[in-house]
Amino acid sequence: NEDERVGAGGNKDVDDEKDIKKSKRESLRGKDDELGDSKDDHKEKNKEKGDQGNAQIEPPREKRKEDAARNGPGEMGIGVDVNREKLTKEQQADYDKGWNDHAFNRYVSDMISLHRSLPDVRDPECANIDYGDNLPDACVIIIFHNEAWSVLMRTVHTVIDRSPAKYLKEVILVDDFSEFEHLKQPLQEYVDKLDKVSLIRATERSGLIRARLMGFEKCTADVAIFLDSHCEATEGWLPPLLHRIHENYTNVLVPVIDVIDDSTFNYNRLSGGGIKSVYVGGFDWGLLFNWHPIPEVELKRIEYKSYLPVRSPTMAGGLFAISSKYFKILGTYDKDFDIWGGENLELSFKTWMCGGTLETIPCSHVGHVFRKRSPYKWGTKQNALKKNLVRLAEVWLDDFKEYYYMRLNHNLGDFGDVTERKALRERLHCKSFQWYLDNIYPELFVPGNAIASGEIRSKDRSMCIDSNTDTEGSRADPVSVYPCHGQGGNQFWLLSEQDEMRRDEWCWDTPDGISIKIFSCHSMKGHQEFKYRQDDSIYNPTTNKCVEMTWDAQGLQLADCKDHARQKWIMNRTPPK
Ligand code: LR7
Ligand code: MN
Repeated sequence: NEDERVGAGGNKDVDDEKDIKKSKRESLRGKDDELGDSKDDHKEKNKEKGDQGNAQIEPPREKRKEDAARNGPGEMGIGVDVNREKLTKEQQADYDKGWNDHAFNRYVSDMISLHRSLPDVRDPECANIDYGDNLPDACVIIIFHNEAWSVLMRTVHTVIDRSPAKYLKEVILVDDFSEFEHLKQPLQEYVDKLDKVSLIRATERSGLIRARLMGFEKCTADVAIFLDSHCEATEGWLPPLLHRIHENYTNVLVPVIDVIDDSTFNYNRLSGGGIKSVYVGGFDWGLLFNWHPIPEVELKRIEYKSYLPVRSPTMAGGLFAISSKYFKILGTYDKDFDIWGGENLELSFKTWMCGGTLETIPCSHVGHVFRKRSPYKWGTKQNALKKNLVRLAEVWLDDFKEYYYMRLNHNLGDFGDVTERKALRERLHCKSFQWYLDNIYPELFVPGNAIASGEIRSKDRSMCIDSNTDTEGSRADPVSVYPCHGQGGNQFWLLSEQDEMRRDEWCWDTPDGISIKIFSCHSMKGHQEFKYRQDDSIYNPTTNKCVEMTWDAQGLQLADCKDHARQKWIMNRTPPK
């Protein structure tokens, strides 16, 4: 497996962070599978679409001719399969280096035109929306650290090619202290030849948050649009975003983010319209972003019209449009956030809590290369994510921060000073987090009164019950034991009032009455009911068995209850606030 091979050389801690991120990608993938869209189906559908040709949403005739003439690799967003074994030794080395440097298949990207054609994945209804011809203008800010040339330039070119010139004021590239030679003088020379594009450089590694702030400082347009450095803008992506800001400058917008395959660069045709192709953002109590289908109440509110703006509790973070004025009012980003993470939720929470609206715009599609690990170094900032999230929790979560801190075993680390950010919240008279949960994200599971929480430590040895619930694919992941690490995380559990042993939406379950696995919580008790009894046993009434560490202390199982140290567990019974 390509990624494992490359991942092996990577930084472990960062890989762990990245494992968390993997879920984002898989969740989209998963849904794709549900729709049963194989790659070939895509090709078929695509052909049909082309034949019928919905005149209004197709690109202009000249453009279409040009696109039709293209038949190189990757055109129409179709993936390119390269068999590594058939390459020469030198090519193989280049192919491997691509994966190593970027955690995506740079070799394949290099084969594809920087202007490649893409399918029109919008809902056909989008063609009937009139955005007028008097929209605010925009700057597009693209930050990068050690990005691949072809991937970065495809981001730039698709933005230029597919944005009405009068609305695209400038493209601002921000180099976050990259090391690769191709991003130094050669990039400057290339950029100098492009109209409207400028390049600024950080003089030290500033992380994506401060890099975006550098770009924003240079933005003189009405609207600031941020993109990751491995995106592809599709036809018509821009006006729907600008239009919504034109209607109300406190609207913050996210396009539908389509998946560009990290291996083939296939532009995933999830959509073709329909409500099933649009997702909204959520988060869990580890303060990580996740995707969800549009909740039923929201579907009702938009009367099931899949082309209307959809309210989203959070944004993924990388691709969004915001009025420059409003971004300033909201205090842009917390400039003490380092490297990666947390800024997406910070902006989401304050948008809602301080009077704005966050929406996904189904008629605007932009592709993003989702990858399975973080390719770049985090240097001395290994704890950046935690620091960012603690700052976020301190300022915006009120008492709910406790649920995140439980996950950290109350090990907050040094998170700096947040006085200024708290003052910002005061100044803006923002609403409470309780209000946000009640009104914007009522679907979220809130732990409430737990019977017990924290680590579950075996009385027999210093082993703790451990399982990874970060990935979508972990539905049936085993619950096992691992030496106690005191960091919370995968050893944090919460026993709900309904006697479920859970973490967010994930519950212990016993599919066979012997093993214990992670499943989606169903709140029907049965195989998900676990009682923490006075004798310190954890008991499943349905099977009449107890949770037991195996004799070799390598695993966990259900067994007939007996008075034995391997069936005794220490868990903190003090309920959280
Ligand atoms: O130190 C850094 N300096 C940078 O300039 C680290 C990163 N970067 C750049 C990097 O080159 C890239 O352009 O920042 C951008 C984002 O980094 P990625 O691509 O490694 O992040 P991601 O796509 O895995 O993560 C998502 O969450 C991040 C949390 O901080 C950011 O908000 C990303 O922009 C965001 N990406 C998206 O929302 C795209 C959709 C993916 C999802 C979900
Ligand atoms: Mn990205």
